[in-house]
Amino acid sequence: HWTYSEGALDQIHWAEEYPACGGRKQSPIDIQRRHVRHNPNMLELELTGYGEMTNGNFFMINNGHTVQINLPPTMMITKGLADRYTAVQMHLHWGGMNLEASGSEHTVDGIRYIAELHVVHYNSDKYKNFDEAKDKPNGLAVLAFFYEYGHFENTYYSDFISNLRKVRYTGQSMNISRLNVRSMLPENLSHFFRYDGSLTTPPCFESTVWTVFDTPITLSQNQIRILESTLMDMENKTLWNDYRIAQPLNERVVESSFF
Ligand code: 5L3
Ligand code: ZN
Repeated sequence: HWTYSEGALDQIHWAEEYPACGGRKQSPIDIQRRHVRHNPNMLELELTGYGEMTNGNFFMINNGHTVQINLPPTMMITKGLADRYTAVQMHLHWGGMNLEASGSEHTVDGIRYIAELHVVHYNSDKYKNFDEAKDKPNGLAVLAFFYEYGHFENTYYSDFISNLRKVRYTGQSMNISRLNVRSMLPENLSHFFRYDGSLTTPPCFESTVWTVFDTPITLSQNQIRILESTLMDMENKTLWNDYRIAQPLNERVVESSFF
């Protein structure tokens, strides 16, 4: 099964088993601000159903590569993309190998952020579910948010972070009853980058329109430390550095909603 364990070297072998991983529109990428093209027509996304949800039944699992929370189909991107997209799951990528090692997947001018949140959606205007959409053009839309150290604790993360120890081992799962994804995101969603790419793990399908937000989410040192040190991978080693290295941009141009 594929792993992150040997880092960059290991990832080169993904294409041997998953051909799409060797394509020319892969993710993540290094976003170089000086080469980004400002597109004034890109509208801020309208996120419907992202607010407070109580007495829900949201499945959270350590799948050996990350911690993933399955999301209800009431959460949708209803404006800002060519089609409407319905949420499927959210998960994170982080570093931690040695303290201070960052682990975002996208980098900006070569800078790797502490960690990165992905909220995965499928094109519900064109396809009936994630499995049908996952390898189709514009089949998926992933919203990506960076994490950085802040001076205060984002209180909406305290439940999420405290639940991590309940899914410490690969395969462990639990149900969470309360979720407010909007409050886990930055206030300002108006500054973002947009480009066409892929899933960042095997099978690496080139089906994904990426929206990478410029405004980071701030977590406290302690919250980040818990994220980096709690989960175990399939070999019962600390799950860390679960990020893919930047892929060639090739013929693509990254657009931005701002100067
Ligand atoms: C695969 O994800 C994980 C949404 C979904 O079906 C499946 C699986 O349920 C989940 O446990 C296993 O690695 O990922 S996936 O290949 O479809 N998946 C989609 C989301 C790859 C990881 C992630 O891609 S990413 O570009 O957002 N990082
Ligand atoms: Zn991801």
